[in-house]
Amino acid sequence: SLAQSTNCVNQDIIDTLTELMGLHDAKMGQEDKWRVFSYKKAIQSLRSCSERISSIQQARSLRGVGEKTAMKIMEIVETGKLRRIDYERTADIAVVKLFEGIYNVGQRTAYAWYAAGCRTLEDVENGKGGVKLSEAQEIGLRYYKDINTRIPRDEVDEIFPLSIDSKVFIRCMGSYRRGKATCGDIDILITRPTDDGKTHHGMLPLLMAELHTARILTEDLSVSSSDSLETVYHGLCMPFDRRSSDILTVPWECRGAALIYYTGDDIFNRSLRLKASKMGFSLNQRGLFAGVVRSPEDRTVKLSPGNIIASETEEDIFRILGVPWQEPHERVR
Ligand code: DCP
Ligand code: MG
Ligand code: MN
Repeated sequence: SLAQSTNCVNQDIIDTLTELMGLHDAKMGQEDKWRVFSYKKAIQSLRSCSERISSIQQARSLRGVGEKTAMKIMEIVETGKLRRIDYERTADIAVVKLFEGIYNVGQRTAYAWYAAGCRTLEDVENGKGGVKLSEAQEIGLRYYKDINTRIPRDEVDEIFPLSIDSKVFIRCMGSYRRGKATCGDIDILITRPTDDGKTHHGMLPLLMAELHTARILTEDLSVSSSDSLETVYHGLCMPFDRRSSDILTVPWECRGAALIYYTGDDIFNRSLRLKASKMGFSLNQRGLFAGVVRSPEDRTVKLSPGNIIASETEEDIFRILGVPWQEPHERVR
């Protein structure tokens, strides 16, 4: 019949093996390449086989089907599923997560390393598959365990108070401000009033010097080029072990918006930004803006920066957005 000519009697087996082949194909490790090759051959044989496969001997007799593939075919025939598919999926996700734990490694890099055949941190360290690490990533790998251990709250307390400048505004942000018992990293916001001619700009170098002298900061991983607006610093600090630290330095007049941004959490921020954009505003760590014109082709490109309508206090921004005040510990997904 027509159904038979388009749909082979072993179609379910073919579909399942094709799915597994696709997973290996995406991984592109050397072993994966061989597997793709061998599944391709097995699938071809299955396609030209007119009988329903019902025994391991029968599966084994197909051209290009070895012992292992024959066992997989029988698993599909008997259970309708292939556990190996779930395994490949979770193994893949677990390795990518492991690599993402290295400082400065995002999803894209993690997948690229996976594709190059790396499966463990040792593989990455040994440069398997030609993988190369940046200087910051190397430090991230060296202190992998410390950086990925959450910091008890009281350990963060020990770093404060700091005494760099009597007028400096310095706050511990992120999960710390939200009252969490442990913090993934230490997020510090710094700003300073400008009425005496000094600005937030001089504060980061002062803070870095003090923290280095106190041996709290141990490695500087990156400092953004300090444009006139904000500076972002990443480093490792060591009250007891090396922990990751982020410092955001912003102009005094932006402190309210920066407080909201840096308190998070990220999901709460996303919903606030969405609310703002639905009202025709735009919210970021510098302020709430009206009249922003975005490119219709690329919404991330601003054709006009708009006018700032609030930025000095968190309360102002909440009020304009019509969002009832929420304490930091309430700002969670
Ligand atoms: N943030 C954001 N969007 C991002 C990253 C960060 O809005 N993509 C904001 C909200 C976060 C804050 O910055 O709360 C600090 O970022 P962290 O990554 O340090 O996150 P948390 O401090 O909230 O959690 P953790 O304890 O894991 O560090
Ligand atoms: Mg944090
Ligand atoms: Mn952080």
